[in-house]
Amino acid sequence: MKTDSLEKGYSIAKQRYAEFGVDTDRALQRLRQVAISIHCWQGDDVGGFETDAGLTGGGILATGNYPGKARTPDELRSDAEMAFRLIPGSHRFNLHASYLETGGKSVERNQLQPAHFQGWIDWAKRLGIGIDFNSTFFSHPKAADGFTLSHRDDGIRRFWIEHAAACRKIGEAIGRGLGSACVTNVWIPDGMKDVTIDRKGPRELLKRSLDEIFAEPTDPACNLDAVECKLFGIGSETYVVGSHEFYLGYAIENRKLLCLDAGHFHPTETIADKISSVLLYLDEILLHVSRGIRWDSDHVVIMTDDLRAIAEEIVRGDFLQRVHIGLDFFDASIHRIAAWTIGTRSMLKALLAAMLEPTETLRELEIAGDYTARLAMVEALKELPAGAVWDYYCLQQNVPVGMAWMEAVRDYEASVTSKR
Ligand code: RNT
Ligand code: ZN
Repeated sequence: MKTDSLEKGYSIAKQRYAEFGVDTDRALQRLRQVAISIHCWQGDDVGGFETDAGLTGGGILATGNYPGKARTPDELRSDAEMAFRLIPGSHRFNLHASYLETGGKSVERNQLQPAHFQGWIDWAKRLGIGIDFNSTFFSHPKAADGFTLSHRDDGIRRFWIEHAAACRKIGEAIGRGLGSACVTNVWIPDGMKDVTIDRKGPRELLKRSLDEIFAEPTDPACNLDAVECKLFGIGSETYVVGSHEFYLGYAIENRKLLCLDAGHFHPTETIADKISSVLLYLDEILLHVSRGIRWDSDHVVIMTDDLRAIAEEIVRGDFLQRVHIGLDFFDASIHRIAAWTIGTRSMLKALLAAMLEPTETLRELEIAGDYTARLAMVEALKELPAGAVWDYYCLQQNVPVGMAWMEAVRDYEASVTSKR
């Protein structure tokens, strides 16, 4: 599309929004401040660089066999840079501990050092972006029976405690190195497939393990700890040790970030409605924005009502400084750079739509009890040209407008990923 028609479209949109008292320039200014934490694991189907086996176990599953996934840290970095070029704004990259670089040496997970992530730190520094981090409690022989931090075997539990403690140190080094706090997340797969007699025991063990992991303080300017809850997983349908109640309590008592993953609740339960509740008790939270279809399937995020509701809650509550927005999906059936691009652009579009809302007016109608006008306005707003504002933002940010970015992905596929 031509620049002048994009500009014309924007100026019409600006007027339409102004009729509702919304300043589109201001909305774009706000959107520019948002850094989404883009997850490394969409780039290689949660494989990591420890072994050739890739993702095994842990109750998560990447399906599809689209050719050309990244096989090395350099390939993953190059793919991520490609995605960054197609996504407006400046964002973050979210690593798992299994994406280490050891120069071919095998290093156990409880022995991990910041040095094993120096390549990532240098790369992020060059791009001027922040990095977030995750301990990896799956795809490992010591996680093969489905228990890690709540394992009844002391030796295995100790191993995972040491792993998570090492990861916090790495998170701190990353945050210090990049001058931006690293959110280090803990998600464990621990749970039971079927009838569970002792629901209490593993939870007591998990609480003890977490207390040990977090015993040593880290600098909050460099590292922020998060804990991720879940209702069920593959092979843990009946019982998950780290449930919502478990981690909500833990996070409140220990001043940790709670991580809410959109796929980790009952299918009709949404994380949007949880944000304003948990932020009454917690300083900050982490989101794993995902799209579950019938179950925690981790489909690529698109502009669904659920996604819009998440963005609305963040913006309406003025929570942008307290909510770390991370993505968590992995689809191996489409081009992985396209998956990153579609998912991240959708997240940003949803935030923009929320920023373009005349929230005060709607709030006043609500307080006045005029629910008829509230509903009418919410519907009328959907007819406004948010797309023109988004297109203009892409133009401003120097990234392709509409689906023109697909051309870049196709070129890159022809010259790079299809050759792998
Ligand atoms: C799994 C959790 C977890 C993972 C990533 C890879 O159910 O959502 O966040 O998806 O850590
Ligand atoms: Zn998650």
